[in-house]
Amino acid sequence: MQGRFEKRADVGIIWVDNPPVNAISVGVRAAIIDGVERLAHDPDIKAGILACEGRTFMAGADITEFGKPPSRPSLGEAIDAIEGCAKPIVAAIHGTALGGGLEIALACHYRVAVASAKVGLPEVKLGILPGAGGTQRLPRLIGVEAALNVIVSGDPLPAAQAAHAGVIDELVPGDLLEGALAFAGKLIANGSPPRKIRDLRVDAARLPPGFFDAARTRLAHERKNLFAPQRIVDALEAAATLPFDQGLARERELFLQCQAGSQAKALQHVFFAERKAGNVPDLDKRVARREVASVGIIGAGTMGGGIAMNFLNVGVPVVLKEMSQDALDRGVGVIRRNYETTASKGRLTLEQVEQRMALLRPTLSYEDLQSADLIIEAVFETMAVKKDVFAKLDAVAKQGAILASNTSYLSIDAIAAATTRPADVLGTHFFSPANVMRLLEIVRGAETAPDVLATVVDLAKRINKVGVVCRNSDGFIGNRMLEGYAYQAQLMLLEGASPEQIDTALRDFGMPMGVIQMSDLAGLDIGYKSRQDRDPETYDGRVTRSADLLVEMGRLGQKTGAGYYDYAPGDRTPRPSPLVAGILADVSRQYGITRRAISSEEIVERCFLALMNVGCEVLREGVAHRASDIDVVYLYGYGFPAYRGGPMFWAENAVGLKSALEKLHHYSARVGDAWFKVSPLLEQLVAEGRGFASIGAGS
Ligand code: 3H9
Repeated sequence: MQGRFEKRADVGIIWVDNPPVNAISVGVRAAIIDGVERLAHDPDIKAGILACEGRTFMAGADITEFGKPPSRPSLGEAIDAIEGCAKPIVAAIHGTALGGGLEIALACHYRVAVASAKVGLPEVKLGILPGAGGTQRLPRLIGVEAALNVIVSGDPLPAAQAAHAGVIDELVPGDLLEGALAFAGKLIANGSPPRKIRDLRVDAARLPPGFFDAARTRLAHERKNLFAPQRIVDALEAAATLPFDQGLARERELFLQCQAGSQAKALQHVFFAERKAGNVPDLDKRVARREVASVGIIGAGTMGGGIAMNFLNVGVPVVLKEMSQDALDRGVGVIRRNYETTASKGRLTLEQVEQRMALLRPTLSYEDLQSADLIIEAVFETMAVKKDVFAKLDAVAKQGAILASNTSYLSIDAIAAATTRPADVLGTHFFSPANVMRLLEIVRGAETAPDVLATVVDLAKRINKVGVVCRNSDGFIGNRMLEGYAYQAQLMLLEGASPEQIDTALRDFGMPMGVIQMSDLAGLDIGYKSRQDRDPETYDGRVTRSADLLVEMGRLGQKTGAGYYDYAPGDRTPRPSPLVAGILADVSRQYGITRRAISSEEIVERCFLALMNVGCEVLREGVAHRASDIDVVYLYGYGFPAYRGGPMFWAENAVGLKSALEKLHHYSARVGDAWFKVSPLLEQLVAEGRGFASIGAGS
């Protein structure tokens, strides 16, 4: 049993103890039922408290039990035992009462919490819905509309807000247990009976007419392609229209529908993938970390400024260095404007804006970086410039400072070689906008010291990023794979697909933006310039030809109002361009490529299987530690839809590796394997009947 029972005078305390987050495992459920029986049968005990050891109240059902044969006692049995107890039971909440944890608290007859606690039903983020009465009890307590918002968003409510809504009966100012004992004492003194939420009625008559249908329509748009939000509306409709027990049965049915679906499997994979990402197999977890109390950033452009905000947000002072006063003023101005915009939306106070800005010290001098514990370079993306910056940093940075490059492609080892201290150097690849995107690729050079790596892995969490550690490689994980994806899209433009057809297919798959649209946004001149330095033998000139022609015509993308698409002034909506259609047809003709109709299915398969194919190479070479790390990169850095689990999970589970291999061979035969080779790792996995979990540090 993961818990114990304690008797204090006339109160019985059921303690749950299942570190780290008191997930409601079978042992916890058994401890709860045992505790309820003890307090029910002890004539001296008049009331009970349900409390948790450790850092939090129960954070939900034990997700590791999902998909396994059910074990008893079930969560439902534990909940029935609590609710059915003839003596009042008070939930004492600290940390986070989430999912099944909140559902247990709602089965208790009263709830008290410390002010720092949070309560919520995040199941939707795992592709399911609250399956232990949450969809039936919460609307009875706080109303259908409020319950729908809580359950569909999955976001936790701070204790004060939960108390205001009626979820928490009393906020405890000091020690939680003392407060809960005092609350129980009052119940006993007043002879208060157990109060069961199941006995409350949902006032359905107060809902606007057509409420549930309107919610379904709204969510079909706001939560496009998602299965669980629609089922949540169904469950709340049941709460509003059926007696409690029938509503509960309906909730169970809907829960099982969600749980059996592919989206739930994918989202639960994402949950664990995110947590595994910081786990570096050959890094000693106990290595002493270096202190990071101050940060220097070189470059106050879009990236440098965004990176700076991450540190200012968590109270770490930043020295921001630029080359000219103009650029520095511009960069600082953008940071201030970003904060002021957030403040205007009510998410920061003006005082907080000033506190953050006060931590920022702009400078034009390298000397001012002398005392920084970590220095991140975010300057122009050419090796010569990076080397020059690192040589200068080597001269000024204090001993023990961590030197990081925000390069998105270039070799960390070559950059580190510009210093006399390559062990202190690594890559921190932020994604634009760096203050918003959650991914941080942490690139470990051949000589990066373990304590440097461990410090930056911890730091990622501190600045609210999901850090994925990878080894040095051209484009690391994300941008290297992107080449395969973009290549297929470009090739299909020559084979007969239009830019809008490609982008629509990718958006319908769930990407926030199509790849052609993305290249217009980034600027076609970026690739064009980089090709000037590249050996033409290293890329397929057919697919870059149309982009070259567009750049030479001055169509650089959104910034010039025209690229692959046309744009009306001040409007980012891509409009099909007849001129581009003509250019694409000419280029196809030039290379003897016959244009044909291309289906959306082919677009999706070629783009994402090519992406996965490069992912296999990244895995084979040990650039990524595990397939799920690659998924995390695409989910948090490139907007791959979480409900598909990431490109590797999608290929393995939605397509199947064998079928993926056959399709890749089919497309590669059509395209020619000069530029499109099937990964030997994929061949090997299929031949041996193995999955991605068997590679590297496991999936
Ligand atoms: C549910 O309740 C369904 C019900 O409606 C009824 C069904 C019938 N189970 O995140 P952290 C592990 S669905 C198992 O790094 P933090 C986690 O993997 C559930 N394990 O800590 C990690 O393991 P490791 C609804 C869990 O302090 C370790 O705990 N609830 C669970 O940054 C530490 O986690 C949720 O969705 C779990 N439920 O954040 C809440 N939760 O050390 C999910 C965590 O081996 N949990 N682990 O890598 C969270 O959101 C965060 O963990 C929490 C703490 C905010 C609680």
